[in-house]
Amino acid sequence: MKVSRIFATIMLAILALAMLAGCGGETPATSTPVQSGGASAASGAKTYKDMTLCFPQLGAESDWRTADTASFKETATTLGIKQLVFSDAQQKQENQISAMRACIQQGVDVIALPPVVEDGWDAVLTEAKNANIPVIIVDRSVSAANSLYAAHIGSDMVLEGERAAAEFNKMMPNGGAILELSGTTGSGAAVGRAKGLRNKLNANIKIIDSQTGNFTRAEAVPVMQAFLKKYKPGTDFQGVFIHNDDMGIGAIEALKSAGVKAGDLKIVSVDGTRGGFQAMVDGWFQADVECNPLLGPQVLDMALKLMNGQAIDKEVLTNETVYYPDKAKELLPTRKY
Ligand code: GYE
Repeated sequence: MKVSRIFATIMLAILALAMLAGCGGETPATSTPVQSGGASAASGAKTYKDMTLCFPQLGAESDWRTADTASFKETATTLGIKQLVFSDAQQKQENQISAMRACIQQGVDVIALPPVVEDGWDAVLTEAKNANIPVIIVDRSVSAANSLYAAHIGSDMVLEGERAAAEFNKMMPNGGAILELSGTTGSGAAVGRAKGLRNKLNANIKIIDSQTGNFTRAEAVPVMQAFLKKYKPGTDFQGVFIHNDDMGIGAIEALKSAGVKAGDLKIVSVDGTRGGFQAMVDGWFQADVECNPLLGPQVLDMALKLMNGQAIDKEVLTNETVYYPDKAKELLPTRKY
């Protein structure tokens, strides 16, 4: 009897010691920090495995967008995040707003928002802020006060327009007239590119008309057809600035049916997709201003930093260039989108 009581006491003491040594609730982690995609998981730090990221994609209007979506999905899989809450708003802001509200309701860790247009985000950004969910504005910009979101990662759309202007200035030293086929009305991409073009275009080059093709091939065709009814190519205008490659491909279709030949007009486009490179190889585009859609890695890296309360840059601009026909054939097989 006595022996068994001593034995029980010893067992209890051992158990208590074991609990003190590491099984208790608040024991600090002493294990080696887990390296997760470059972010160190020091004591208590979150890793990609903890991340639920909301990505209310704006649509699937272009090859650029398809590549952008793939970049987010692939990065989320590679890094092994807990959940990517993906949706496609079909270029409708109200769909993006309801997707964001659902994410706020779900209590996601971070929202990465590619806003279809610039205006009209204040209310839902405030809701996210009140719920303590940081929002990274991705690709296009918003007009809301920057205190309502954590950061913006994307291209400098104004610079892209300025780069296009520089190409027209080089190609049309004696001036002339150009048309503009612009992106989605009110979108940061279209607003910025239009502004950049006007900032830097020589005074002797006039923009005689500007219409939207909503960044899609299908919508660009009738817009180009309508232009061709109004203006004679070569006579009334010598060039076209097109806000993305997909619309450029639509425009080429309309130009071909009207009997215009590759090289008859000076065409500058934006994005640098495979389709854009092919249009350079075929002689239709004289320059393609790069806009990089592969934003997944940067955005997820920032999202993890936000989850861990680390410092981030408020504005992160993508490094980009301009592509020309002379290298297009050689570079085409290397293009990732
Ligand atoms: O240029 C276009 C896409 O927002 C930068 O949207 C993006 C633009 C891109 O539809 O192809």
